[in-house]
Amino acid sequence: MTKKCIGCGSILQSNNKSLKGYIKEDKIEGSIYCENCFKLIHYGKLSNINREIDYNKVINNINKTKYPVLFLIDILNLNEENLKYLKLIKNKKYILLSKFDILPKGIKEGKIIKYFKDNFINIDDIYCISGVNNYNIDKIFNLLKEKKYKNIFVSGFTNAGKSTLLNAFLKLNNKNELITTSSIPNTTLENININIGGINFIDTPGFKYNVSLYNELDNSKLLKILPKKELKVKTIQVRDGDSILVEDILRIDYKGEINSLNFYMNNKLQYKKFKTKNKRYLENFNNKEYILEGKKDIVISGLGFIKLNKKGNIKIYINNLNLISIRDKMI
Ligand SMILES: Nc1nc2c(ncn2[C@@H]2O[C@H](COP(=O)(O)OP(=O)(O)OP(=O)(O)O)[C@@H](O)[C@H]2O)c(=O)[nH]1
Ligand SMILES: [Mg+2]
Repeated sequence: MTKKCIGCGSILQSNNKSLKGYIKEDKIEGSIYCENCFKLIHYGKLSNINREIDYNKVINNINKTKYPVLFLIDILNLNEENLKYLKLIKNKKYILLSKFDILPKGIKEGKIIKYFKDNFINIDDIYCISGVNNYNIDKIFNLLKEKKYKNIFVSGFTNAGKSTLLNAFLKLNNKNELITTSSIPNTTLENININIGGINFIDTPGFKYNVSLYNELDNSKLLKILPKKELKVKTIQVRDGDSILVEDILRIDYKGEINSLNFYMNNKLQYKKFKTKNKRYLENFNNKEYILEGKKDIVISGLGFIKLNKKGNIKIYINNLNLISIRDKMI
């Protein structure tokens, strides 16, 4: 009989160490995790197995059922690309804007939901959640129970927090956390069926953004820059001719009236302010100039966003210009 790893969903196998689901033959009987998940959970160590996912299969598997879908979207990564797979799903959808704990305290859920409806898609069932501080976890679980759903898919882009949400549901039901979670793209590799309080949840592998820092940087760098905790907004005043360097990832040149930029990014990032004419950081990167009205967000996919308060000229140097999108301010 085939046995699946409860952490990533792969079928356990002892034939090939470089493939998913590997575990030594003598351990297969007594183990619920593959070697990769075991090392990731206990030592934070990542193996180099192939993490390619067949996304059409993931969508088709959902669409051939009538099961409702919890579709998670990372609150720091609200952009059009999220809608691509959402629109392909025909079943009843609940949109869960995840990692609400990361936004600075005091920001109201209603405001974020209205923003999402106005700017992206207007459906009835949209909630903010946090699997880390349990925001709305009981509310959503009770709602699903009330609806008497028997089977529910959990879908969304990689790293949106799908497996973390299911672990939070487990905890709510006084069970130990089981599913492997990590900020490495594609932690979940196959569907995972898990029964929680009488509902069969199906965790699915996350979709990959076409353009994201996830695809640009290696895993150790990613772990350093991905936002994890509540953001302390970094505000930098800028005058005409000022530049800001963010790590070795991003450079911003500013022209215009005195202005302020609010950086909603990982608190640990290093910023350096300098006069544009004096330094030549990241000049080998691509660059693009934006003439922006005030109250706009410059979103850097995967990294977070920068709010521009008043109108001004912004020139951005970054390895891949497709990472940038502009939207009306969220906060
Ligand atoms: N701050 C915060 N971090 C979260 C939350 N949910 C998930 N994370 C973190 O986000 C990363 C990805 O979480 P996962 O649950 O593995 O994401 P996933 O959607 O299952 O990802 P794949 O399996 O790759 O599709 C992990 O580092 C989590 O700790 C949340 O509510 N708040
Ligand atoms: Mg997962």
